Amino acid sequence: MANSKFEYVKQFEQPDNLLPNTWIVVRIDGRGFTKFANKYAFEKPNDKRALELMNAAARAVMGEVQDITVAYGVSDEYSFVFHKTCSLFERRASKLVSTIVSTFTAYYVHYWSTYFTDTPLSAPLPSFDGRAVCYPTVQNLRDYMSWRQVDCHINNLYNTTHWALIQLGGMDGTEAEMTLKGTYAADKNEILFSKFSINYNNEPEMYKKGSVVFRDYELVEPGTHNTSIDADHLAEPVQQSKTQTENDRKRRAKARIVVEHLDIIKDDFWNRRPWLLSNKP
Ligand code: DGT
Ligand code: MG
Ligand code: MG
Ligand code: MG
Ligand code: MG
Repeated sequence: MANSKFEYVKQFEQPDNLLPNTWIVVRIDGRGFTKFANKYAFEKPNDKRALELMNAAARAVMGEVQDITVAYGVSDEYSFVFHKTCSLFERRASKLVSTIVSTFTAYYVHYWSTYFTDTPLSAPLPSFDGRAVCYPTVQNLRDYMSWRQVDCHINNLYNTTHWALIQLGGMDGTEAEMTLKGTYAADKNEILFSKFSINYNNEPEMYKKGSVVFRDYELVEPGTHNTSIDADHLAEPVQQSKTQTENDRKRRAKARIVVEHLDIIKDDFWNRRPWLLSNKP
C-alpha cells in the first residue's frame, strides 16, 4: 500500500482483541422485537414460524462461520460459541460481533418468506444488536448456556400460563398478571392443568427448551465416553500440523448442522458430544 500523508489516521484505531484462551460467546438479540412481533402478529406466547426462522438463520450462520462450535437460541436471541483456541479475526471483538450480526440479519431477511409465506416484510426491517463476552472456563461457559436455558424455561412457563388465562380463561392482561403474582412453578403447572387441562410437560420441546445448533457427528453412548470415539478428538495438541488443521476444517465443513431442542444444563448433552468442547471439529 502506498504511503500517504493521510495514513497516520490508522493510529487512531484501537485494538479490541478478546482475551486469549477463553470461550467467546457472541449473543445477538432482536431490536424492538416486542413491536416487531405485534406488527407481524406473531402468535402468543410462541410463534412457531418466528422461532424456526431464527433457527434457520442461526444454522446458516454456522454454515458460513466454521469457527462456531455450538449455538443456543430462545425468543429473539441467539448465542454463538467460539472455541477458546479460536483465532478468527485475531479475536477482534468488533469483527466477530459485526460478522455474526450482519450474517444473521441477512439470512433472517432472506428466509423470511419461507416461514411467513403470506406476510411480506416491510420497513422498518428487522435488525439485531450483538455483544461478545469471554468465559475463562468450561464451567463458566456451561453455566452461561444453562443460564439462557433456565431463562427460557422460566419465561415460557410464565408466558404459557399468562396467555392461557387470557386466551382460554377470558381474563385481561392485568387480571392474568395479578393471578400469577407470587406464584411458583408448581402453582403455574397446577393452574394450567386444573383450569385448562394443559400438561405443561406436553408443550412443544422448542418452546420449553429453546434450540441448540451444532455439527452432528457420531454420538458417544452414555458411559462409554472416550472409548467409542477416536481418542484424537479429546486430545489437546500443543501444536497442530497444517495438514491436520486443514483436515479438521474439511471435516467440519462437511458435517451436518442440526437444530435440536435438548437439555443443555445436564452433563449428558455435552458428554455425548465431546467434540463440542474439545479442541477438534
Ligand atoms: P430490545 O431487545 O431491548 O430491543 O427490546 P425487545 O422488544 O426486543 O425486548 P426483548 O428482546 O427483551 O424481548 C423479546 C420480545 O420479542 C418479547 O417482547 C417477546 C417478543 N417475541 C419473541 N419471540 C416471540 C414469539 O414467538 N411470539 C411473540 N408473540 N412474541 C415474541
Ligand atoms: Mg435486548
Ligand atoms: Mg430484543
Ligand atoms: Mg430478547
Ligand atoms: Mg475488507
